[in-house]
Amino acid sequence: MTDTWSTNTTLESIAAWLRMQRRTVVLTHSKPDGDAIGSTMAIVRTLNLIHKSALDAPAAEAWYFGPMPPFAEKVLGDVPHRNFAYRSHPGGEPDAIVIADTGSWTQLEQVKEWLAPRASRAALIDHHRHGDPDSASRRVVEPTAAAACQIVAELCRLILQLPSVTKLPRAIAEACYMGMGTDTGWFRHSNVTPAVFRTAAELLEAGVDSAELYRIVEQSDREARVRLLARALSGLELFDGGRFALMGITRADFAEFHAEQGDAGGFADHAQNIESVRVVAMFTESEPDERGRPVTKVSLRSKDGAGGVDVNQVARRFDGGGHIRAAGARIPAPIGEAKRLVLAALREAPGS
Ligand SMILES: [Mn+2]
Repeated sequence: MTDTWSTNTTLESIAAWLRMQRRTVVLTHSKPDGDAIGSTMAIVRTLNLIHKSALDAPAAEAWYFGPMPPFAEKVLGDVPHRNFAYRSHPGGEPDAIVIADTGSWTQLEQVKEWLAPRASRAALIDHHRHGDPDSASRRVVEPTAAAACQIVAELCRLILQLPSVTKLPRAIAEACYMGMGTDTGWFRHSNVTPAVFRTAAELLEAGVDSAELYRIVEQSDREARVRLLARALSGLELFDGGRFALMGITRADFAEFHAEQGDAGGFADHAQNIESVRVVAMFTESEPDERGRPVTKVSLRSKDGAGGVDVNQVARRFDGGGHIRAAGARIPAPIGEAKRLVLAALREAPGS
């Protein structure tokens, strides 16, 4: 029997099946983002709502792997969840497993050993184009959905047997809206469709405060992070008619603002706002290696279309990697030399 990465059941039957389970574990991809956290939260809250009177212990809990975004604890609130560090192994024997916002073993690596023999009692809800069908026996895969949360809103409605998404409890609607907001760049990206706005509108009718969610998720940075960004942008350099943008942060900058390495994530996106820029290389001076040699981390981002670069190929030249439009590497060189090496590699890289 050949299994393909596609829908093989209905949301109705997954909802009916989940209503019959006592203990459910809800999983998502490692390093969860807003959609991963929102979709898992919404499902956990929904299942615990219907099982509330039947059990002492929570019927459902979310398991997360890898680092969490800074807003996670604030939005998770009282949602039962566990965080597993890299390499730690989960245990337990739930009746059902739900996987949201992925179905790919590379994104479920830490839980694969535990999940694979239990895939027959797992259901997955995803919107990615690629995945591994053997990760769950029940699958709803809708690549036209902008976010897993868009599908999960309907799943939660069905589990709760409500006539409309507008009737979802506010805390569940908020979780769904967060995933739709974050996966669409707050309704700006090319994945925005009429269906996105219809579901978002229904979630607003359920009581979501869109501006408050935006503030919690996108406007809760530490001061140190914004000061570090300002330093990086003030040193921005453009090359080749503005096609390439280079920016960097030194260890002295981190010390000056009492910032941590994690505070520098996502900086490359800001330089993409310049019209001419096709590729951004963001350099971060790291701790020297065990032999005291300098190390510079580079994060590469490319726009789609003319002038773009397959940055995965560029990163691989420095023993790094990633995706076509987002990749990174660790270069054993001082920051100035790392910039020269990467700029040369970008100039040699084939266009897209
Ligand atoms: Mn997603």
